[in-house]
Amino acid sequence: MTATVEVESSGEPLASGVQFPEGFIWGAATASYQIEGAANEDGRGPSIWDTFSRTPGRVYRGHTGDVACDHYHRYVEDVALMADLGLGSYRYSIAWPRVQPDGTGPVNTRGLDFYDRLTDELIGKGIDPVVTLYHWDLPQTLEDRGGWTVRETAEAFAEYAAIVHARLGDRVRTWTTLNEPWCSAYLGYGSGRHAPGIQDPAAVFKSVHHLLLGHGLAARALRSAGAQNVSITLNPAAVSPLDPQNPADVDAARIVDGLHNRIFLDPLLRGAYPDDMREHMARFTDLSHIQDGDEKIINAPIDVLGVNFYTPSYVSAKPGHPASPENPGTEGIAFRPPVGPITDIGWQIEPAALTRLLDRLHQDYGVPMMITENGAAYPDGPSGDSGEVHDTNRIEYLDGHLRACLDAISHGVDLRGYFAWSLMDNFEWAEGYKMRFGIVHVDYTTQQRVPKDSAKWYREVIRRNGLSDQGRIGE
Ligand code: IFM
Repeated sequence: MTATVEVESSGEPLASGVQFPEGFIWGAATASYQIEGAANEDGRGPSIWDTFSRTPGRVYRGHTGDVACDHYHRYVEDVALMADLGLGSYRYSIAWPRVQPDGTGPVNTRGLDFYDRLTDELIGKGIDPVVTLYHWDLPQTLEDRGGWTVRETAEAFAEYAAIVHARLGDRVRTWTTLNEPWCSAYLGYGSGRHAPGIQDPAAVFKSVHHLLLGHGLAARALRSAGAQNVSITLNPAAVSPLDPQNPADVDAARIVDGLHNRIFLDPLLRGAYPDDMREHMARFTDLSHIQDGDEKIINAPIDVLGVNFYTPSYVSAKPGHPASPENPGTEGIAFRPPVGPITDIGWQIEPAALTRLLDRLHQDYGVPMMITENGAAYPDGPSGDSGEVHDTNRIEYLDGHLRACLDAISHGVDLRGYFAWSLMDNFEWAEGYKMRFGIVHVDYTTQQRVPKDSAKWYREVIRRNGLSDQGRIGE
């Protein structure tokens, strides 16, 4: 495959069809535990990820977020980098244990001060702050009381949301409650691959509900405090039956779609769990944790749905196949291993699956959307004397997925923005620092940041509000 990458500004007019709608939001995303470091500073309490990553065998080579990208101390430099890339928006998350070290009770002002400074720095550089309130770093004290499996955590989350809004609400317009509750519930309490590392199918479905309830309660609190844009970010699965002509494969896809997508989207956007998912959950819990009126709370209006997308899934019926631990109740269903090109983390690359997913979400739920994460892990690093990072494969990935977005827009999907994951290499959860998703390279020894070729390419995409045919990869 030949790759011609145009990263310098040429200023030539764009061919039609590669332009994004006027006002399209261009950003990059990160998350608190993945970049901040300063784990024990200024009164921050421990989170489930501190506990988990310090437990031997949980994270690749025992890596932790103790230092990460040291963003807590380097945010000025990092915001300058964002400005240099021409980002219009920056999506970052607030660490709950910095704000309320025990998850409830006393507020740690010094924690809020950090986000205050960061937000001011962004605004000073003309970058719109897009805040996520929960990107997985639950205060450990709350986990000790049952974490997301108990209702109290949902209630505490709403209180925390109001506290953060009271401090930043005069400057932050877009509020995302949760990031990828599927991961919090299914990886945190199902496979145990993520913090808190529990393996209990009943806990998965209790957590799904309390995460959703927490979203609904927080959305209500934010709205009544005057928040303009309220959203939630999911990682919906682009799931297809391996053989669309085979009814058993189609049914397998229905179940996986239910577990990944409809179990969240239906209560959020239609006000009720789907019947088949109620039955599915009832195999593991008695559903007494779902109280009358909860679905109405969860159905709080949102202004935009955040969609994180990386890879498709293909499933087939396979009698006797054991359930995957992260998807309780999927015995007899096989997930096809990735085929074709994959990224370093082993995820299949198929941009057309993103178009399919957006089309489907638009058709079934009719909600405005933003891509709040999309990106690829590659083991890249500075090359030769120049120290530049030539990540052509990442440019190819991003280019393909942006074209997939354009295809969806041309089908009538109301897609309002795109955030690259990630602004910089960071702590990739159970994979530690091994997986590099950044468009900016981070040397974890020196903390030096080097914009990769993909960052330069992205700057040009943002400047043009579109893709250049000359920049197309692989032709
Ligand atoms: O790094 C994560 C992010 O925190 C949540 N979405 C997926 C990314 C890549 O795995």
